[in-house]
Amino acid sequence: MALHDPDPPAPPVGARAVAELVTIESFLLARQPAEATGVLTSLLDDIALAGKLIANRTRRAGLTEMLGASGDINPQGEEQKQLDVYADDVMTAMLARGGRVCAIVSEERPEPTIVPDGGRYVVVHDPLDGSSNIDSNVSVGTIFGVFERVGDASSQPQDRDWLRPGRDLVAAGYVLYGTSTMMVYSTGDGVHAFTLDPEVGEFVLTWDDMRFPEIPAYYSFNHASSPLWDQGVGSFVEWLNLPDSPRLSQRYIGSAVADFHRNLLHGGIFGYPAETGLPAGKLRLLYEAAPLAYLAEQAGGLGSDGRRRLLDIEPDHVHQRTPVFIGDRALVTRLQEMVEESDGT
Ligand code: FDP
Repeated sequence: MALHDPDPPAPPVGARAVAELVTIESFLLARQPAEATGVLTSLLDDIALAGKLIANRTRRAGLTEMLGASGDINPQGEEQKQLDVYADDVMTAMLARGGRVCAIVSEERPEPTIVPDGGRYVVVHDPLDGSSNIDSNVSVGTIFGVFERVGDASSQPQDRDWLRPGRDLVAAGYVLYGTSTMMVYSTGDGVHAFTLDPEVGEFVLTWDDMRFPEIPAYYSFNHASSPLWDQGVGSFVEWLNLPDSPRLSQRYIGSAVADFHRNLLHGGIFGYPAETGLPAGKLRLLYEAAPLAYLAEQAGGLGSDGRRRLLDIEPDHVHQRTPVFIGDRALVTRLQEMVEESDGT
C-alpha cells in the first residue's frame, strides 16, 4: 500500500485513506514485528492520545483564555506560554501511566522526570515546538523521541538512559497542529503520517513510507540572521541563489517542526545555524534535532550540525543546543562540503 505520490496531480489520498480507514492503532499493530511485545505500540498510542488532547486545547485557545504567557520561565530562560505548560502536563500524564516509560525528558522541565515502577522506555520531548508562534495562530507541534533504557528494570534510571546519540532512538515523531492535526512517526521502518479526522476522533493513514521528493522545492533559513552566521553557511545560502543552484524558493515559518514537515512533503532543507552570540545555535539536540534527524534519515534525507551527522552527537546534558541543517540529503551534504571548505581556508 503506497499512498504517497509526490507527482502532481496528487491522488485523493484523504478520500482513499478514509475509504480504507486505516487508523493509527490498526497500522501500528499491522506493522509491529512478530516478536514485539506491543509495549512500544501502546506507547505511541499514548502519544497519539496526548496529541488529540493538545490539538483540542490549541484549537480552542483563543476562546478559553489559553493564549499568552504563563508567567514562568523554562529551563532555557525562555518565557513559557500557557499552552507550553498544558502540553507538557498532558504529555507527562499520558506517558507516566501504563508502566511503559521509566523516565521523561522535557524541554519544559530542568531535570528528567523519573516514573516510579516505570517500564523499559525513555521518552524525550518538546511538548510544543514553535511556541512563539502560538499567539499568531501559526502551526506548532509536539516532537518526541523514544529510547530503550540501558539498565535493567530493577535499577534507577540515570544519565546513560537518556544522554545518548540519536542513532540509539527506537522511535521518533511529531504531532503537528496546523490546518489539520497530523501525527508523523517512524519506528525505523519508514516514515508514516496520519491525519486526525475530528469527526470520528481517529488519526487516519494519509501517507505511508514517505520519502523526500527527488527534486527539492524550498529552503528554510532566517535570512535576517545571515550577518551572524559562519562563512560556510553564508556561502551555501548564497549558492542557493546562484544560476547553477537547484533554484529553490524560500519558506520560513519559525516553527522547526512545521518547516521540517513542509520540506518533507515538498523537498528542501531547514537550517538554524550557530550565530555570533549563539555558538551552538538555538535548537535542542535531544528532543528537537535528534528526533527530526531520525525521521529525515528514515525518509532518505540527512541531519547535520554542519560538520557531523546529528544522530552521532553524544549529548553532555539534556538541554544541549546544536546548529541544525536537516532535510534533502544532497542539499545537507552540499552544505557540509561548503562548511568544510570554509573551515580549511
Ligand atoms: P520556539 O522558540 O518558538 O519554540 O526550537 C525552538 C524554535 O521555536 C523553533 O521551532 C524555531 O525554528 C526557532 O525556535 C525559531 O527561532 P527564532 O525565533 O530565533 O527564529
